[in-house]
This record gives sequence, C-alpha cells and structure tokens, in this order.
Amino acid sequence: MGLDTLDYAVLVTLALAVSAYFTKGSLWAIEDNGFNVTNSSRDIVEVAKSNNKDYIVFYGSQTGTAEDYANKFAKELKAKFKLNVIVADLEDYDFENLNELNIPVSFFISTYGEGDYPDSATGFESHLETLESGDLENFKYTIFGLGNTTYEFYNAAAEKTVKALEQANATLYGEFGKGDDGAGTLDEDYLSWKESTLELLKTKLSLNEFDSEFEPSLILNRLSKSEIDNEKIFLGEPDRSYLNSSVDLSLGPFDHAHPYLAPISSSKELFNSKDRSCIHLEFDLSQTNLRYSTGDHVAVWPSNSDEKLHSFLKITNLYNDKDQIIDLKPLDSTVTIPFPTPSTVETIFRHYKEISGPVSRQILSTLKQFAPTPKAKSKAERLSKDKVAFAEEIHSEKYDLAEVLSLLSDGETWNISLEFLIESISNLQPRYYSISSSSLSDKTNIHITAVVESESFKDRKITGVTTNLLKNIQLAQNKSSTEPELHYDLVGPRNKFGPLPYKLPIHVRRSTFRLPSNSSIPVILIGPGTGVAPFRGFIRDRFKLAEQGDADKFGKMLLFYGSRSSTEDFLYEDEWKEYSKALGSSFELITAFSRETKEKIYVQHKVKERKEEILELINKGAFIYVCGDAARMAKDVNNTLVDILAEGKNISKDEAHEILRTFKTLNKYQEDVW
Ligand code: FMN
Repeated sequence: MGLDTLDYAVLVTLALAVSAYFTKGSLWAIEDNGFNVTNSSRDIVEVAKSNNKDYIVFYGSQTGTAEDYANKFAKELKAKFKLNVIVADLEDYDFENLNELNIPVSFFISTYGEGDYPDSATGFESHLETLESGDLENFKYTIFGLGNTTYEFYNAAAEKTVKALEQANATLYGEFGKGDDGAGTLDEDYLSWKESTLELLKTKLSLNEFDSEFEPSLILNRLSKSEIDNEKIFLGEPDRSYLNSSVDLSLGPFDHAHPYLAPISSSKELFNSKDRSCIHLEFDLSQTNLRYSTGDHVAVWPSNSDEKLHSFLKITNLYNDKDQIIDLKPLDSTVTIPFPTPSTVETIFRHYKEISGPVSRQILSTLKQFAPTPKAKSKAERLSKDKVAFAEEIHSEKYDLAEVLSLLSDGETWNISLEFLIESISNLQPRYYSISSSSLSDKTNIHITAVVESESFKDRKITGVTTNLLKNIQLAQNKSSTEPELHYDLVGPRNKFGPLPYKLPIHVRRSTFRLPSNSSIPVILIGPGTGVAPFRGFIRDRFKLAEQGDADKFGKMLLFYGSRSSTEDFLYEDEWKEYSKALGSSFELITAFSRETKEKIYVQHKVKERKEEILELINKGAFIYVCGDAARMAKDVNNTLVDILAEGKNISKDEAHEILRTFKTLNKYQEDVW
C-alpha cells in the first residue's frame, strides 16, 4: 500500500483518535459503560496475577479459527475444572518474563503463507528466536496447531513454536496436537487432542472435575428503549467510529478491526450460464487513502441473509425478541466483548455471528441442556458422543445450526440462553479475495472475481454467505429482474450501506504474491477458474507498463487458464485479446476447457504439453505462480512440474521435488491457494 507524506501525517493524528480499534472492543466498554478495567499492560505475568488467573490460553490466528478453538478450550477448562482462565491474543503481550509464569499455558496457532506465523503472532515468533537453553525451564504448556496438509509446510508455525520452547527447556504437557483443515478433520482432530489433554491436565494439576455446565464470561443486560439513546445502539456498524459523526471514515488506517466502507462503483455477471454465477465487482477507493498493491487480498465484511437469519431466529424462539436491546459486560477485565455493544438481537445474528457455518460436535454436548424435549436431549447427547453418527448425520449432510436444532427437536423451538449463543457461535469473519485489478492500472479501484457458492445438495441448496451477498448487490445495482437466491439487508444500518451506490466494509491484507520487480524475468502463471484473479492483476500491470513502450523488454508471461467451456465460464475472454495486442509475443494465454473434449483436460495437462518451453523458462530463471484450488489442482500442477524437471534434467523425482521446495523458500514458486 503506497502511503504518501500527507497520509502519514493523517495516520499519526488519527492513530490517537482511533486507538480503540486495536483493542478489539475492550476499550469500547470503558468508554461507554464504565465497567471494564482494560488491560493496558502487555505484561502477561502481571495481568494473570492481578486477575487471579490460573490458566492462560494464547492464540495466534489469521482468520479467526485458532481464536475460536482457543475460546472453546478455555470454556471447557472453566466448566470442567472451574479454572479461572484468560484467553489472550499473542499480539497483545510481551514474552520476556514467561518463565516467571507459575500457571500453565495452552497455545492455539495457525500457519499461513509458506509456513509462516499469522500476522498477529510475528512478535511472538521474534521472541522465540531469542530464546536460549534453560530460559523456560519453569514453563509448562500444551499446544494445538491449525494447518492444512495440502500446503508444503504443514503446521509449520506450531512446529517452530514447539522446537523453540523445547530448546529453552519448557515442558510440553501431553501430545503436540495438529488439526488438518485440508482433510476436513480439524474439528475431530481438536476433539481427540482435547480429550486426552484435559485428562492429562486433570492429573498433572490435580484438578477436581465438575459437571460441564455452561458458565457465561459475559453479563448480559436487556435494556429498554428509554434506557439508552438510540444513536448509541449498534445496528451493524463495523466499529465505534461509525457512530461518531466527528470521525472521518474515509481515512485509515484500515485493518481487521476497522474497515473502510467502500462504495461499489460497478458490478457484472461474468458467466454465461443459467445455473452458475461469477461476479466481477469494483470497489471505489477514490474518496479514501486506502491503497493496495497488485497481488494483495481484500477482505470483505459480510452479513447474513434474511432467509438464514429468519430460520435461526425462529428455531431459537428469538424472532419476537429481535428488537430487544442487549448490552454486554465482561465478567472481568481480561474478557473482551466480541462485537460492538449495545446492540439488538437481530443485529447480533445478522451482522456479528456466523450462523450458517458448519456445526461442531462439541456444541451439541452443551446445547443438550437447553433441549425442548427429552427426545431432542437424548438425540443431542448421542450425536455429541458418537463421532461416526455425527459425521454421517450432521457433518456430511452440511447442516447449519438452525437446521441441526430443527432436526434434533423435530421443528420444536428451543429456548437457549442468549449468553450461550453469543459465546458459542463464532463471530462472523471477513472473507478474503485475491484482488483481480492492478494497482498500476487501477490505483483507486479494487476488483474482485467471485464465483457464487450455491450447491444443490439433495433437496437443499448449500449457499455461501458473502458470494450470495455480492450477487444480491449485483442484481440490485443493475436493476435486474432476476430474483436472487438469498436476500440481504443491502442498505445496512441507518441506510449507511445503500441504496446506490451500495457499499461494503473492506480492508486490504498485504500479500507476498508479487511479480518479480525485474520485468525481464519470465513468469509462468497457472490459474484456472477464479484462480486467474491475481494474474489478471499481474497482466494489467504489464499492460500499463507496455503503454510506456517497454513491452519488448518483458520476459515471457505464460498464462495457463482453465474452465469448463469456452462459451459458459471463460473469464475475461475479451480482455485477454486486448492484452495480447499490447503485449505482443511476451504474453501467451493457454486454455484448458475441461468439458469440450471426451477426455477431461485441465491446466496441468496443458502445462505438460508445453514441457520443453516450461523447462527452458525455468532454466532462464522463471518465477512460477499457482492460484486456485489447493486440494487437487495445486497438487496436480506440482506433480506435473516435478515430472517435467525430473525428465528434463534427468534427475530423480525426489531431487525435482527438492528443487521446487527450494524455489518456494526463495519465493520463485508461489501459491495463492485455498
Ligand atoms: N496451513 C499449513 O499447515 N501450512 C501453510 O503453509 C498454510 N498456508 C495457508 C495459506 C493460506 C492463504 C490459507 C488460507 C491457509 C493456509 N493454511 C496453511 C491453512 C490454515 O492454517 C488453516 O486453514 C487454519 O485453520 C486457519 O486458522 P486461522 O483462521 O486461525 O488463521
């Protein structure tokens, strides 16, 4: 993100005014309600002592999953052993005096990029690098890493943590837990690690076990309209500054705690298909100092659809209570309020909670205490204990929470404590998209390219939250007569998000997915489907540079693109011709349309067809980029490249694999896969 001097001056001034954004809500409480003594201290030993804590659960999370599991684990420690637990973001503390902690710690750490720590845990990583033998000989910990086996460096951040702690003579309690998102077993991996870890902690710490009843960490107050000024109630505003008319919302810094409300300047349908849809959408940055670089990701902050909200509020018997104003106070100063409050029941479940995601087996064991009938209770009990039955009857059926509740109670409504729903359902997280525009060509516009998730499954449709919101906006903005599958509150809180131009909260996440700065280096780009998004940005970069007459100096750009057919889902078909004209022989598009031939043809087949040229480009120092499906495509492409190298260089497959691994560490082989 390029910021000029003026931007920095503005940032400094604004940093003071908006420091509350970085506290993720803990300061909101102080400011408005006067009940929360916020921990300004970064000294974890002092914070734990002064709050009488007897256990710490730390998390390092990029998109909220590790944070979720950390919270779940802490809840179990509280319910089962009545421990006084603090859940803490690794970002919020320093670690110099860890060895003075006389209470145990659990870590939940995910891995990002090429085996990296999440952004929020890089300070922790730096501290680990300074540790020496004996530094942590009093320190006791457990650890659960979150990763994905389709990536080369599986659970690398948690691995690095264990290694560093081991070298410093810390004591690992129990086994090093690893959860695999790639195999879809994250939840079960966690549950089996948790079961053995809790047993072990019980013995090691001589803990008494109690019946696991839900114990809230928040105090919930229902307020009447006369008790609170209407202007202070959050109706879906992303953070406090949105309620403060003196804050200029066009000025950053923008991040995961403070998004920019970006106008959508245009949107269109890219597919020519009756039942599939892909949206091209452009965010206008001309009125803000938010900037990006080609290859970055943009986070879009979604809300839930009317349909999902309605079925959730109905089954939880909250529908008639949807306008109830809710205020939340933390039980102690180490607890953070997960979203801005006071708010309303409807707002909480429309804007701040993930109500349509998959259901965890664990939640059923606590939910059963709220079951409306003995039958529902015993069903919940059975499914919470029986891993196989849960996998067959719930997980593989892709039910969301409202559907599970309805299934358990045969449609009868549940009366679940609001505290439980608020604390047990994950927070709605921003969704990340690879930016498909170029910061050179489109400095004040961010383009995204998103396939609308809508899968026919038995007699239901499984739908994505954000992509259907984008579709709803696209149809409304273009005044289409087509009815969207899901309807959203497009005008948003206090009509801030619409109507025309519709707006959505966004922030930019910097990535390392970049073209080599030397444009004479050849590049091989492999991006089927919406995996082509960042490559459109790369090519638009070169297209812009070509206007300055540099095209003849460019290294070769080979773009492998694939989709089902040349007539239905060929993304940006017309644009490639235009780029070809400007870039001449430096750019070539190679297509693989899988459903136009008897044998299915994918990008990896096309890569293989061009093996001599690929080898020649690699020998000339080409950079390789892969974007799109992690589980199959990226693996198949990797295997194809291994074959090409092994055959071309007359080496073993292991040696070829090692070369590609080295390329990855040198950033010469980069993946942006999901
Ligand atoms: N998992 C790994 O084991 N190794 C990786 O190198 C890795 N890189 C990732 C890169 C991206 C862009 C994404 C989206 C995921 C990656 N993962 C990797 C998987 C995540 O660690 C996993 O999905 C985890 O559950 C995310 O947890 P979080 O939401 O707390 O960050």
